[in-house]
Amino acid sequence: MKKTFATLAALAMLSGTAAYAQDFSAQLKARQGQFRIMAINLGILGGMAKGEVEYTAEAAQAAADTLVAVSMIQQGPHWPAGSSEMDIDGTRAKAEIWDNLPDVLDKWAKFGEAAKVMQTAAGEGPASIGPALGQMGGTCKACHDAYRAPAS
Ligand code: ASC
Repeated sequence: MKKTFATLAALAMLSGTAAYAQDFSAQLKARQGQFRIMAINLGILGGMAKGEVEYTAEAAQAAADTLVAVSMIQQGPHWPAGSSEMDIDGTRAKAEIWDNLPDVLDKWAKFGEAAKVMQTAAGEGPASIGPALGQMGGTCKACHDAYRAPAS
């Protein structure tokens, strides 16, 4: 009986039906982890701009440098085809991402450019953070509006 089940399961997998989704949990953790790192460091800079987090040039610079570093991470391996919210649970990544990869990469590049502006501004004082943060937030929002499904 066990053998029969195993044989059927193997045949079903070989048939390649959509019922057997690939395990993309590592890729989801990677891409969601990088977004979490971004949010944490944007939160630090936002707190400094509002006077809710103590400003030091070193801490602000470290946060901005981290944002630039994340912007340099190669994205392709984290976004395999078949890992949209239409395909698997645990993601809000819209299927439109894979239909518009040049635009997605352009939006990601704009985030990187804004992070470099922040990298220049962060060490100059808390008043310099606000405008750079606005530019950064705009690049986050542009991608979310187009390519992130609403929270359920
Ligand atoms: C953040 C964060 C986002 C963006 C977005 C900007 O700090 O976690 O998702 O900024 O709110 O519009």
